[in-house]
Amino acid sequence: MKIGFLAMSGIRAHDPELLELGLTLPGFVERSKAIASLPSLGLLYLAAATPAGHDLEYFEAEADGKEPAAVYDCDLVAISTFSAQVFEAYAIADRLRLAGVKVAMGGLHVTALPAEAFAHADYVVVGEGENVWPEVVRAAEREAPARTFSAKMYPAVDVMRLPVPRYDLLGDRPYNRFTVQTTRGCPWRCEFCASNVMLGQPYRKRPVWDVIRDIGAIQQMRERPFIEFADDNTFVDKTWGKQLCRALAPLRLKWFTETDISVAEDAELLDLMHAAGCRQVLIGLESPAREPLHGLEMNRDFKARWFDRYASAIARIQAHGITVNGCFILGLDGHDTGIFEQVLDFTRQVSLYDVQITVLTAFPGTPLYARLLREGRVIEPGRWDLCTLFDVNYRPRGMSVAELQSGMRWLTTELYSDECTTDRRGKFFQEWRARSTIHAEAMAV
Ligand code: B12
Repeated sequence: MKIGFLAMSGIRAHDPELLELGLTLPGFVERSKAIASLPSLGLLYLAAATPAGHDLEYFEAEADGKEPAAVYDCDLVAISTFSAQVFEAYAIADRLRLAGVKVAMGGLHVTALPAEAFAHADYVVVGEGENVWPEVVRAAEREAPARTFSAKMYPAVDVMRLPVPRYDLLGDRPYNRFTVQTTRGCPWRCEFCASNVMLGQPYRKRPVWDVIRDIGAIQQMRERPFIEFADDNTFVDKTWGKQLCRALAPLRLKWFTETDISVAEDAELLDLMHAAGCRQVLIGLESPAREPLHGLEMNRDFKARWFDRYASAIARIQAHGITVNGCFILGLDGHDTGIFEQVLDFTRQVSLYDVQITVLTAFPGTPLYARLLREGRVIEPGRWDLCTLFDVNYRPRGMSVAELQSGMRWLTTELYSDECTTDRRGKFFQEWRARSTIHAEAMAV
């Protein structure tokens, strides 16, 4: 069979005023460009798990949600989608099926709402795909009737033995960044988080040498790739983290990852991360005030417990030459209209190199979605296209929807203006240069 792997590309947002701002603000545009050009690692894993004897091709849907014509030459197409573009993905699936092409769908959204997806696909997969996918391929070969496959009915995916994702299928597409996974899952359970809650698996670390092997496969295609680790929380286990960094260092790469703020407590790890090429860590700070953080992380109140150390931890990480991209969620239950100024003040005080602001978003399958639905606060249930992290689809507790939207726009303009961006970055480089000089002098004595 000819099997196509179709990723939905680009980022989505609908608020027209915010979109207009986004086109002109330097900090915003930079990140959007970078992230819009990441391939789908999930599909590259599925391709690697495909039984031998099939002809495989990787496709990207256009940013406007249209599929490339060549995808109609396939016998089976695997579509991976997040919530924001799920309606575009369903429309593509409907067109493909009408043309006689079999369609399989999976991923986080479909895992949360398999019945919804089943109206548009021959085969729906719930959960991690690697061990189920060969069965889906065999079902398509036999022209077996439509059905839903659950990963729970198959052996659990063993991250100690993951195959090399089929990066080679990307050919010479102009990607400037590639994703690699070093861990799966996260030990924390944040109420809003759409990623680990759904796959229902514990936090798992991969063998360091498998990670290096996967990077080697990317390097066969690009000599100096920029790597984004597609992890939720890379450095939970500091001892393993040090092993990873020691193995990465000789590769002389530059990389970025998502991790929690506890990374700051281990200076040796930070040194090793910097030496290994870590250029930025993305950390979910969520709020510049402690009260709204209470209960957000449902296992051990991790975020609220760390709040007092936010400023010192950020300073410590950045003092090691690693920039911090601090993420804030606007519109948490404890936020009122003062939150926008508070975020701006906080980012100035702690000299965060990068800042990411998003509005609270209730993704399907999350405890947040269930709670807001119960409380009658989801404005248009089922409007998954609004799950962009930039559009408001719920009634905030401490302000109106309009206040949240206008506050988001105001803060976007302030934070990503040329002046603010240059100021933030300037401070980082100043402090880093000063510390490097002191360090060099101390070493010389
Ligand atoms: C890297 C990443 C991106 C990349 C995505 C590149 C891509 N095309 O995949 C970029 C930066 C472009 C991106 C953008 C966005 N992202 Co993002 N991103 C991530 C991140 C950090 C890792 C994803 C990843 O690579 N995982 C590793 C792979 C191996 O796992 P996987 O994709 O889930 O695939 C496995 C299974 O789901 C399943 N599977 C997946 N697809 C299929 C298909 C079939 C047929 C089958 C059988 C199985 C299957 O099998 C795979 C292997 O086990 C996650 C956090 C997370 N941990 O998921 C957020 C996350 C996925 N992103 C999120 C969001 C909201 C977005 C945006 C909508 C933001 C925006 N406003 O535009 C956009 C959507 C862009 C888009 N067009 O896809 C949310 C999604 C929540 C949701 N339910 O929609 C997440 C979960 C972050 C969060 N915590 O909120 N993102």
